[in-house]
Amino acid sequence: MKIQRIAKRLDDAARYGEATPQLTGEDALTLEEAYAVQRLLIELRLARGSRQVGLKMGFTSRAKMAQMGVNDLIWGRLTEDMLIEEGGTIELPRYVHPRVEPEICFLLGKRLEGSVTALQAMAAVEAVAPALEVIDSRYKDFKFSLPDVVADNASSSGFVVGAWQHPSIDLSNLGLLMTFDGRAVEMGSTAAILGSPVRALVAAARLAAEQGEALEPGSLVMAGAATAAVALRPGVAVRCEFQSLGSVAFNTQGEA
Ligand code: OOG
Ligand code: MG
Repeated sequence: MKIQRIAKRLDDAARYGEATPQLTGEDALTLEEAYAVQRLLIELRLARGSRQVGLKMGFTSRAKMAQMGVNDLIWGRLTEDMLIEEGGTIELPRYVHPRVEPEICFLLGKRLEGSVTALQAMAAVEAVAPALEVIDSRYKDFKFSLPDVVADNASSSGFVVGAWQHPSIDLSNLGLLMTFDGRAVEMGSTAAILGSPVRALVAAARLAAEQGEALEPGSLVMAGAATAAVALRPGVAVRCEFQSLGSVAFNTQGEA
């Protein structure tokens, strides 16, 4: 069946780091079908022994929407195998065309489901951390339609979380600077994330509920990038410094 076939194709592309063509003709998906593919894709990974640890939001900033040519919020699932150790080194050959982007990560202490206010969302947060996401579309040339990217688990590939901080920090407008080997590659503010990253958490609860899921205590939520994503090169020290939140870093090695 179509959903299974596409899930397997995207799973293989991710496992072997090989690009796959965009979903056209018979393989074109509706948004609803795309989330069904994503669910199945993650089930394949869970069957190999991984665990779902949370979810990620996509296209929560104008910078990302403009970079990728889409206009809607999407979400994807985070699994344990995607976690990159803070300060660690990733091997680029396992990716297709990896990029990095600055994000905020929430750790939930309470359950969130469906329609919640920003106040309710923040009350459910146990801790916040500076974070980096490594995205890697499995599609050729990093090009996709909205259903394509949803099916591909919102291009998610890896994520790095810095030291956890108390959630009382006002996240609405924190300056940030992302550097490669100490040179600035992107700078911005957490205000770029829907005006404030807490709105990404509100949207996560709503969008997950549309697919019948709740955000459980202990789960992580990545708020979406504050700036455009930057292509990774081998042998680079990647770091992002956030006002009031501290920094998060990792290194790359090997040709992609
Ligand atoms: C899709 C993922 C978007 C974000 O933070 O906006 C995303 C992509 O850009 O390939 O992760
Ligand atoms: Mg992202």
